[in-house]
Amino acid sequence: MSALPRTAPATSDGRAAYYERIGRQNMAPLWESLHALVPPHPRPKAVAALWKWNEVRPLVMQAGQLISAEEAVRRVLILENPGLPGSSSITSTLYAGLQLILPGEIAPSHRHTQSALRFIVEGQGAWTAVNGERTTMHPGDFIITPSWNWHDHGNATVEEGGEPVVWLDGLDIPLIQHLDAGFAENHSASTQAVVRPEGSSWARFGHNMAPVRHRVTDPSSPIFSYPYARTREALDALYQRGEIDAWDGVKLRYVNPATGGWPMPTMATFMQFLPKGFQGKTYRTSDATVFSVVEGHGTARIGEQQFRFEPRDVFVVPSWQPVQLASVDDAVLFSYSDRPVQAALNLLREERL
Ligand code: GTQ
Repeated sequence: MSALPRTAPATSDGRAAYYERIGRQNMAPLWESLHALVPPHPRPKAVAALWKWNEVRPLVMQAGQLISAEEAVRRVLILENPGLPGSSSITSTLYAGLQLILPGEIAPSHRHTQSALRFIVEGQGAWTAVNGERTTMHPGDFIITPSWNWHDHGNATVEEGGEPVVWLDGLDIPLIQHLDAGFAENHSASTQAVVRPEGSSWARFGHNMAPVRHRVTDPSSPIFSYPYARTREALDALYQRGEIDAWDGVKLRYVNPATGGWPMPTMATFMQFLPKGFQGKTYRTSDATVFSVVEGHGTARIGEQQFRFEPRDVFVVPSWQPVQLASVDDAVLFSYSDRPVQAALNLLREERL
């Protein structure tokens, strides 16, 4: 056993000088930061926040007059958490942005190791191409762009019925940044070759069936568009059959039909229905969650704060903050989080109060 004295240097002056000396050797005293480094429960820097669609929409549309999709590559307004300034993050691991594509525009093809989800907020006519297949976007659709898949976005011309289209981009950018595992490249062509007709991946995997010789080689879902009509139908059918949870309302998670797992390895996505007058019980979970309101009005009580939400608003719940959801009329909420990462690392904790 060591005979060294257990006491720290006696005076705070002595300590300050000592910290200065060790600092020059790129060392620091753990005992000053232990509590913050190993907190008794999550202490996120991210805070609860709400982006009101009626305030945000005109600003998104103004971006359409300032820069083309071609020049911008991705014409997106980042939704940055006020507790994480300068980080381009909505939570410590997740990114959110509102992307605008005008009629006739192309957002050129590229790929990156970051996984992306698109949740369509407004407008008709746009498409996205992933892995050789295009899909038309409709409000409420959930679309994935898995890691390292070529993807380009486009929109029909006005004559063809194209409207300005806005979607919520959810990416794992901050997580990949923490891991220093970001790679990206541009395609040689602005749009990738389309090799399969629209609807092919849905025909193969969208009906609780799979091609007989399909082998799982990819952790991401072979379906890259989950249409809102199907999601809404499922929520409605469950509600009609009395499947209501006191905390969540009727809540489903999106699945990779080939594995039963998450659509992508780093982000979980959910859709939930809160019937008119629903008063949810309080819960908290360690996966900070971003919500996009699809239908209805209501409130999200997050910690001590109360947020009123309307269709197309976006709000974020930090890790471990108590949440209580309530609806004025029938409401539908889309959400995403880093749950697959926390679950894989056996870190996920939930409390239903
Ligand atoms: O559409 O590929 O909001 O690469 C941020 C980074 C969208 C995209 C974003 C991206 C994209």
